[in-house]
Amino acid sequence: MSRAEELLEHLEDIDSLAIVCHDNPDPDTLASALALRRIAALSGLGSTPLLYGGEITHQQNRVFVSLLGLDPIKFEDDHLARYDHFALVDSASPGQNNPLPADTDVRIVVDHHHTEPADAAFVDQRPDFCSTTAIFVEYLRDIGIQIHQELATAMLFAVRRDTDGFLRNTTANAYESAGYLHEIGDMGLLREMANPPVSEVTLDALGQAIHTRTVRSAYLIANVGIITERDAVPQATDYLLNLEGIQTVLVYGINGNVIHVSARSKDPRIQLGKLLDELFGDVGSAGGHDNMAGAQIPLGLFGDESRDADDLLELAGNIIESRFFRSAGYDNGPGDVTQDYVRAGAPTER
Ligand SMILES: [Mn+2]
Repeated sequence: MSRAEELLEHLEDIDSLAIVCHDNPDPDTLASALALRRIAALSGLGSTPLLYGGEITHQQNRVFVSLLGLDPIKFEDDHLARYDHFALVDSASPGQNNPLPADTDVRIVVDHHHTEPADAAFVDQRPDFCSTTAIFVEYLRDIGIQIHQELATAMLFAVRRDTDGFLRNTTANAYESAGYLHEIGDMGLLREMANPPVSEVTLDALGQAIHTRTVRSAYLIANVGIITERDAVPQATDYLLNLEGIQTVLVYGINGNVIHVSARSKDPRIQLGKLLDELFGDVGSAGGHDNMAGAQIPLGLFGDESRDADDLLELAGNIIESRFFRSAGYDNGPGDVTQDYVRAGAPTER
């Protein structure tokens, strides 16, 4: 029996299902949820809501949701009692980058990350896949479901986004799934989703990041200041990584009561997820992949609430900058951790 047929059997067994996207949902988790909803409909399940945590602030993600007329619902505790079963798509266990409490019983997990999956009845986790969406392409083809143009476009966009336009973490299954989706998708809609207008908030954040940048050798650090859209942080990080001579970028900014840190690297020696965890795991939460990672640090750690945000930004910034540059070897203090995050056998000069 194929994994797709197994999944169908599970779905036929249950009466109600909510599909849980990850926090700050991106196209991969949303398109995967749509595909699962399509398969669930085939098995006779009625309406399956798409739940999510965090915010949908990234301009491209907002455009994705509005152009496709999606109806994701912000997770609330009431949902736990309302649905008998939960499925996670593009995350592997409750509470890990998704809004479900850690002790929630999860029935279905479909994911392509490396993290330990929940003990669910149906788990299909494939780290060798470029995206969760590509796993769902296999299911749809196996079951022989006709998909409509919008779903194919959403899924194609998700594969493109998770691979940065087939330039990052790209696998043969990225091209195979894209080839299939391309035949059905709407290329005009795809172009619209790929080139959303930039908001003024994002433009200002980029301006601030450009002006505040500090460069040491191939390392760059900058801040976007106090922001209303947290996704301005990774957008600034991506932008600055294009600067000539730069291999690794870290950008931070304050949104609400949290400092958001985003980092990207083109340096194959660096394992950013582990590095950020070492730098900021003690004061917040951090993690990610070797080439892209993030951290969230609650502002409360920087002491008294009466400080104004600019003070806090400066205080937090000093700490973030000194930890980051120290890890990069620009300080011979006792906390030099760089070597731990450089792969064995790689050249060590910088
Ligand atoms: Mn993904």
